Amino acid sequence: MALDPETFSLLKEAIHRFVQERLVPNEDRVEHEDDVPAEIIAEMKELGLFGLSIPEAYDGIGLSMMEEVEICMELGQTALAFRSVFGTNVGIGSQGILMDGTEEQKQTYLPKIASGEYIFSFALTEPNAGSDAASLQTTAILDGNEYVINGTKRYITNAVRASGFTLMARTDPSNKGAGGISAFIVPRDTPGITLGKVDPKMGQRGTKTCDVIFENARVPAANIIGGKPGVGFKTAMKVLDRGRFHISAMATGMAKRILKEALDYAMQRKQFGQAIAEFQLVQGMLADMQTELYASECMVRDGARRYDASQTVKDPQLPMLAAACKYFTTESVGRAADKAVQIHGGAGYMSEYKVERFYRDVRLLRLYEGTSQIQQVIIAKNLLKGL
Ligand code: COS
Repeated sequence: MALDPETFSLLKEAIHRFVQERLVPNEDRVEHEDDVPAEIIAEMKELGLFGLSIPEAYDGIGLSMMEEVEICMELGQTALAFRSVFGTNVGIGSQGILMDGTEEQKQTYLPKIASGEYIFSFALTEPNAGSDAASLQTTAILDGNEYVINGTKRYITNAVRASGFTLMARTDPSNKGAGGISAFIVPRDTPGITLGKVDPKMGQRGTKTCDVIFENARVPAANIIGGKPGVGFKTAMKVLDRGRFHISAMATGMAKRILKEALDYAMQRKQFGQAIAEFQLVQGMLADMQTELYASECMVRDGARRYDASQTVKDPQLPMLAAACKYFTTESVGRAADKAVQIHGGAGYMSEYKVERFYRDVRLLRLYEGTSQIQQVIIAKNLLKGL
């Protein structure tokens, strides 16, 4: 699916304006209140941000991956907490249902996820299962017509806002590996679900994560995604492959913003009788930032193009490309944030300037949806397989 070029360019322009006129001016408020204001969330719904990736048949905007990354490179140019509000609906919270769900599951959930009426979270990580996702311990045991869920999910983004979870749990405890895992749709109001306290974090204030605890929570057997037990790990991996392009585009947008902050500062800050931007050592840092930004843009666009093409003819390199893209772009924005602080000198350490905040915010990009080291493992595994 893709929009016609004119509609897409109008959408992109509207989102550019929304970012610059509504989100950027509210960044300080989000930082101080540690929350995204309700009126901003309402405007996000109006704009259709919760349904960017959901097909029009289920009331979303139905962007292709190539279009989605262009939009994300706009949305990434402001505090990443804004994205977190609709990000799980666009990506990891909805895509499992879209990719592998039954038609009935899609009809029931996707329109409400697309409108933002439902916020959906992705519940994979656990206290003892982070990078080694296949070792998860939460169980879902069939009892008559229902599965009984027990276990704890950790650092679940948007759990406090959620109406439901796409949850990965072990339906076959005798199979300790990936094949014992199934994916479920679990409504938040299911009895037996409680939330832990909201996690205090290094950055991305306004992004909400917490534990989700399941104690004998019962869901109908029909809530298993696609009606098929034992394939939940594969669903999760496909969702993460896609999500990694989305995160890469957000990282690239943020790198652009960070470069702008550094350039603006370097041009107005005077030392030794001239703007510091005139000094070649500062220019070297700016040039490195621009060069890596360009490389990130190219990777993100090429990866998204390959993702779209793989919807017709399966591309076995896709997990490797997604991993390479996330690895490079998120490490790169980390380097950019570090240089931006350096260019600001002592001011870069002060909360008064945005780069101190962005430095903390972008640190998370190298951790969630697979650490840089997991991306390296995926890339190497694929190389060894000859892909
Ligand atoms: N797409 C589809 N299927 C995939 C896949 C992908 N990208 N990656 C793996 N699979 C399949 C494999 O083909 C294998 O299937 P078979 O058993 O039928 O052969 C199965 O899943 C298990 O794969 P594998 O043996 O590679 O799994 P590992 O336990 O070695 O783990 C990694 C693989 C490390 C890649 C995985 O655990 C991972 O991505 N971890 C990071 C998790 C993460 O990103 N967490 C972030 C939290 S969510 S915000």
